[in-house]
Amino acid sequence: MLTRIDHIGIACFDLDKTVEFYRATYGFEVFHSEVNEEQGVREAMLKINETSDGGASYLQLLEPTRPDSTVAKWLDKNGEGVHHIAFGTADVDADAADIKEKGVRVLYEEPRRGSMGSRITFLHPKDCHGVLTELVTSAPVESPEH
Ligand code: MC0
Repeated sequence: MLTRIDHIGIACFDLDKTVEFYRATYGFEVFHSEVNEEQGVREAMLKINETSDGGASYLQLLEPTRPDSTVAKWLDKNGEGVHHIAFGTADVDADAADIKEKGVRVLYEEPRRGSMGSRITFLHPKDCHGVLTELVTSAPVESPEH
C-alpha cells in the first residue's frame, strides 16, 4: 500500500546553487546528500515533514553526473523542473507487482538502490499520464545500541 509522498524529484543544472535557493527562500536544510552512480545523479534530500506511516516527505534535488544519464537527457529536453514523484510503501516488491498486473510498465525487474539505502523502482511516465513515478521502500531505521 502506498502511504505517503516520499519525495518529489527536481532536476537542476547546479546542485549547490539550487540547494542554496531552497535554503535562502524557504529555510529548508539538506538532510542527506549522496552520489548514486548507477542512476547518474548527485542528490540532496531536503526533509519537509514526517508522515503518519513513520516515514517522511522530502524534496530531492538532482544534478546529473554524466551526460548520458536519464536526468541529463531530461534537462537537455525540458530544462530545470519537476522530474518525478515518488510514493512510499512498506513493500515495494508487492506494490510493483500489483501495479504491473494493472498494465503499467514497471521499469526494473528487481528494485534497485535509491537514496539513503532505500529500494526503488520506476513506472513508465507514458503509462502514468506523463508523470515518471517512483515507488520507494525506505531502509529500516537502525535501532540504537544498548
Ligand atoms: C522521459 N519522459 C518523461 C520523463 N522522462 N516524461 C515525464 N517525466 C520524465 N521524467 C518521456 C519523454 O519525454 C519521452 O516522451 C518518453 O518519456 C521517452 O523518453 P526518452 O527521453 O526517449 O528516454 P528513455 O525512453 O530513454 O527513458 C525514459 C525513462 C527513463 C522514463 C524510461 O528516464 C528512466 O528509466 N527513468 C527512471 C530512472 C531515473 O529517471 N533516474 C533518475 C532519478 P516523448 O513523447 O517525447 O516520446 S534517480 C532517483 O530518483 C533515485 C536516486 C532516488 O529517488 O533514490
